[in-house]
Amino acid sequence: MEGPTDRKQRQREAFRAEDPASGPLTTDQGVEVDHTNDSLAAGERGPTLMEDFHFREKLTRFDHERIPERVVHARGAGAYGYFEPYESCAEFTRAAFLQDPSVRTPVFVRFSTVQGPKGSADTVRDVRGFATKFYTSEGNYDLVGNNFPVFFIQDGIKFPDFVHAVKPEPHNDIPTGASAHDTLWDFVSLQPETLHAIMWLMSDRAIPRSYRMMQGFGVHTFRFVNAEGRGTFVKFHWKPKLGVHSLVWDEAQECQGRDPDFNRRDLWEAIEAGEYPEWELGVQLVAEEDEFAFDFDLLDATKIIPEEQVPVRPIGRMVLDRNPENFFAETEQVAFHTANVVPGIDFTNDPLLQARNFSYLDTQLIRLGGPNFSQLPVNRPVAPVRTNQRDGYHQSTVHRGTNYFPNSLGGGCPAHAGVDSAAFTHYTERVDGAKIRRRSPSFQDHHSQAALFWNSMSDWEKQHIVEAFRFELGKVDARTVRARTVRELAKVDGELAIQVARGIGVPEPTETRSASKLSSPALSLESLRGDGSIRTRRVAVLVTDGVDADQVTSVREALAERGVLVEALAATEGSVRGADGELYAVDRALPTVASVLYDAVLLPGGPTGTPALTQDPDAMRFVRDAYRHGKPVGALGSGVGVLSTLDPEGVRLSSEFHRVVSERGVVTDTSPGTASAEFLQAFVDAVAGHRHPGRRPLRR
Ligand code: HDE
Repeated sequence: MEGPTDRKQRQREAFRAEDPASGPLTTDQGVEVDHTNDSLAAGERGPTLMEDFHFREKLTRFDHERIPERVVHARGAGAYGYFEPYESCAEFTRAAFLQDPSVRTPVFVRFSTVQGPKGSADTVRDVRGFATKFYTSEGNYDLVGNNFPVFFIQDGIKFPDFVHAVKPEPHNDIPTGASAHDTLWDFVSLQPETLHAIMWLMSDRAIPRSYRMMQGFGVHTFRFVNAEGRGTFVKFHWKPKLGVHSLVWDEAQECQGRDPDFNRRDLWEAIEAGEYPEWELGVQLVAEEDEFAFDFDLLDATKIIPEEQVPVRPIGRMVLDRNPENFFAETEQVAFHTANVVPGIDFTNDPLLQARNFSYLDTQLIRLGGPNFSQLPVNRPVAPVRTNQRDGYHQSTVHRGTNYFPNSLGGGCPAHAGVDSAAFTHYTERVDGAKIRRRSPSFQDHHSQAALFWNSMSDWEKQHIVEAFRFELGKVDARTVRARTVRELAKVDGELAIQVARGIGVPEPTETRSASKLSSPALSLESLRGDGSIRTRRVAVLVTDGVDADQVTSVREALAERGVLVEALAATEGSVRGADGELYAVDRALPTVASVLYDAVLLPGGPTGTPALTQDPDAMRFVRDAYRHGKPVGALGSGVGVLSTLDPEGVRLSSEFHRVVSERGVVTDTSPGTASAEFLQAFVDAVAGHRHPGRRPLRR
């Protein structure tokens, strides 16, 4: 991966004007402007003149620079790339982009948080949006998903209620980007259909390490339709090649201050460095005749189909390889819509999906100021567009000819597509029933799958979930709401409810049963580690005067070969003097960074020891945080001494032997000199392990 110096150079290039040779500054009307630093005034100290059309245009355009942010998912980051199928999916769907492995379909993906406004921090506890626009030869297909496979409500008519409850409270607009407040938990405790998604929200899935390291889900059951018109139910899954990894809560909170753009920057920098993120698209397929084969309703978006029951079948891969050039034009103006489907992909009667099919077009009309947003470059299909839709705000197409159907004066164009063409035909589904406003009884079990999720977690994941409930409910002022939530949790799993109750001062439930005995190992982060690659991980090396520079260089080279970004940190930028008397370059000064911005830390040694490090509070805080957050920590030679000052009991033992000791992500080798191959391998393995939650907790 490129180093910080290359990055700064690239940044400077990005600031260059589009085409410096294209000529001087002009007004919107193309009149050349010779002076934009002073307004036109009557005399040097006189009043500004109305006739300064350049001044008025410049200010007016500035005043109108903002458009309404998205009502949900306001904060996001996007990137372009491509999708290619592994093989033809013709057996199930006629969608053209899923037929031919040699055809690459361009895509634009936008990742987002849900609750916070456009300027909120990235690493909040929240669902992440994962919306993909496929620019297919048959028109645009939008898969507007999330990084959880289930949603909080079953019927879209509840969406305004849910969003009002989770958004900042109406009287004081607090909290920003957080769900830890009274109104959300009031809603949750009264609306048990939220419980399954709430379990996901309290898990580490809600604080992803990177957009590049999270799954995506279509959530609803959709329908594939093949060329013969046969339908197959389908659920979509995106699986990241780098594995699914999360932050820990303490770290996520600190990141909000240290780098509010943590996830956006990570995506941007990886793509700029040529480390293109990749996901595999998988499908769970259910034959129409098996619609009622499950103990839940396929139309209920609060349920998953456990992968052990219906395996996920990989059908293609997506790579993101290009950053947008202008955030507003592309990422802000991209307009997704669940009803943007192509022939071969259709809806089901999931009432949440049906509501979304109304809402997304409606929201774009207000957000993008009228009906012509599909003409914006990021939204424009690559398939030809021929409609009789005309005019409206911001019409940029100069239409010619007739604008109605049928016509003879325009030669009958555009005509209906032929019967054998690629036209979209809605799936033929028989529908009959009484007109009612009532939830189907098949949607009424709200607890079994919440329990299934809980049962599927490893011990440390369970512990994080309990801590998250305690944190969130601990911020709820209304004791009645806390207690009611615990009573609801007791219907999911008594043990969980008891542990939560103990942390928040409400009566412990007596019920200790679980709503389900089932588990789905595929849901645990333990089973989602990816291919073990450590590419794009960030490792900090803490250096001081007297450091063994050869040792640092050998580790750096070994890690760089594996695509890891290594940065040397010291009390100040510039350089330190190594034990050999040579200057060793420092990439960043410790006061400008923090352990939460790195994946692992390495403490090199030096013949004179590292007393300077133990006396630098920034350095010690760095190591302490990395250690507390379960991150891989490597120490060599006298660097081991630094570690043992932090956790004498945990580290001292291993430092007594002149050999490599690797325990719970702490890798030490007290032998002097260049790092051994054994040490490097153990450290690489620890980094690949990402997080080592079994480590003894440290006090702050
Ligand atoms: Fe959305 N959602 N949503 N949503 N949603 C929006 O559309 C809505 C739901 C999702 O990066 C809005 O363009 C309703 C589920 C993503 O631009 C709005 C319901 C899932 C994005 C809207 C849902 C999502 C949105 C706001 C319940 C996962 C961001 C701005 C029936 C499967 C897309 C916009 C982007 C955005 C409505 C529920 C995902 C208001 C009514 C379930 C990823 O139209």
